[in-house]
Amino acid sequence: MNAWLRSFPASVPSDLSSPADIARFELDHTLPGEKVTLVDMPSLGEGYQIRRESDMWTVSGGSSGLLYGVYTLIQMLLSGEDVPDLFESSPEYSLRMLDSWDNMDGTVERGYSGRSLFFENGRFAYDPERIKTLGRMMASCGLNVLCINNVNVHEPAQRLLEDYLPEAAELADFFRPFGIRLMFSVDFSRPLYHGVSTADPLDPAVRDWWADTAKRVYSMIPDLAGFLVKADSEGRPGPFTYGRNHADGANMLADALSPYGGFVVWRCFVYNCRQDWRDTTTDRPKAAWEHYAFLDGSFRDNVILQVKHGPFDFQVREPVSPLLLGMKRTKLAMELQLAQEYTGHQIDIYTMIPMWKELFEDLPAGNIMSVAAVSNLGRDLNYTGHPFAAVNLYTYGLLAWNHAVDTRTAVCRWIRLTYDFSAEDEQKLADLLLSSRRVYEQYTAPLGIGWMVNPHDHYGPNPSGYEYDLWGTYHKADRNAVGIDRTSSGTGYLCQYSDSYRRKYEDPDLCPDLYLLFYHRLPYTFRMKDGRTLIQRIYDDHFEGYEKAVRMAETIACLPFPEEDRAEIEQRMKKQLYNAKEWCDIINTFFHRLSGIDDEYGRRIYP
Ligand code: GCW
Repeated sequence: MNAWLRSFPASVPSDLSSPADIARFELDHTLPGEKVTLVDMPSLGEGYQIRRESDMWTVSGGSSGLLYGVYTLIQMLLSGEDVPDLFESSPEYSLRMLDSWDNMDGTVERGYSGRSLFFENGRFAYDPERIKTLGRMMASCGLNVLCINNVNVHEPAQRLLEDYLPEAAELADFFRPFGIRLMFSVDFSRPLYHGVSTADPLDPAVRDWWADTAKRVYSMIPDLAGFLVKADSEGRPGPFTYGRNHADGANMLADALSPYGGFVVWRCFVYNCRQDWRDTTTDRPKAAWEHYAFLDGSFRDNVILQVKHGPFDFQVREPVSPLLLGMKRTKLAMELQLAQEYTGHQIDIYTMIPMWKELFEDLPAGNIMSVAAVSNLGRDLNYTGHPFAAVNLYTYGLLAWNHAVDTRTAVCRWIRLTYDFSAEDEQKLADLLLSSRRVYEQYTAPLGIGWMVNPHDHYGPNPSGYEYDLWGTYHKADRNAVGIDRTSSGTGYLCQYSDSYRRKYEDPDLCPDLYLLFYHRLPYTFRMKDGRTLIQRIYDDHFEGYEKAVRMAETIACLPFPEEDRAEIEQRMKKQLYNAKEWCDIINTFFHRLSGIDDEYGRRIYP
């Protein structure tokens, strides 16, 4: 099974060594009747031009541009879309990254599609055919960088750049013909294991150690995209230990990589994960801004700060991170998460592109230079566990190429490439996928509050699971009210945004409902814009979310999925229904007991 590449030949021959070779092969096998000329035009770089003259196609591009152009042409023709006579495209973001959180023992942190595609038992272990398919999948949607190991760098991945470098270089060889460069997550404290007495980024011995390491790594993998770093975050080592800031840390690594054109991708997921819940002065969403905003403009040119899309951690609904709006003099990457950690574990259907489009709407053009997404892949036969989770990888690629991609067109193209459906069935599935995020949002935590999940595992409801814990993710629901006031009269989080942005959310009467409890603490009797009380809205959303999930299951039962997908889809749908019911019951019961206010329609809150 090759995900959405079902109409493509099962495998790509191993002797094809360049993107242009792959492009020719894919064309000959998927569009044998079409006359297509490939023209090498290095000036187009990763971009391409597709031109049609009577029955002749010409695709021009730089080396990988040819491949992207060919994949686009094939997919548009296979899915019956109109291709204009002249179609030109080039990527909006130069690094379009997929970040795997794979460990070398074969597990995948927050992985819901089986074990690692790259590692097992502390070493590299992979099926070359599946690696090539992954290369095809990535290139076919425009992705160009793959980080293969978890940002939490455990033993033995800590030795990836040391003992395992030859194997890493062999893996890079598989991806190169697909225009994909590898990246590695590195452990900031590594010099300490090699006779250097410190990992202080300003210490010359530390700088030398990293410079030597970079030299060695680039002699084996000359096109490595760079290093990905999680530092001073959730227990990982970093510059704070030495009284240095994150510009000191990132710039030191950047200097080591710059002779080779490599990037340091430095994550900004830094917050106090040992907070006392009684401390009301610390508000976790403020953390990233506090750690980085003052450093704007002090990073080297080859440093990219990788910022999670929201200020918390990949919740169903979060505002766009203020760092992504405010750091104008720093290269930024927005980090998304395809792995459905808080969004249903690839059991519940959750199509992300509508959510991403909302984020991009709030992001002024040119603010970010790069996009990254935590991978949702694993060793399951279909790569993504739930067959529908593939739509997230596919549409992520299209969006990382150009965020203006039309949501419905992208989803329908994925459906057409994946399934052989009638137009009517295609629309049914597209509607279902495009509404799935809202459905999930309705039956889980209410109105932007997030976090009411089972701790650690992050699947299933647990309203107080994180409430008195160390992680700083509180809702402080009591008998009268729920939510945290993050306005200027509260924790001040909202002050991290511009005045015009702030004005949209500051007043609870004007704040869009979906963000209401993210920004405000409100009594259950608060009147929403539509006249309902807050508590009634919570009940209604939960009942409605569950009912919509029931309807999704009915739709799925009527669609003609191929046998191998049907079993997976139906079995997961059953679990989703159970989950939706449980969320609905537990959240409504929680708020009913606290507030003592009955549902206006007399529905049974807990059967
Ligand atoms: O949300 C947390 C996840 C961790 C993850 C971390 C991060 C890789 O629960 O599993 O660690 O985010 O993004 O670094």
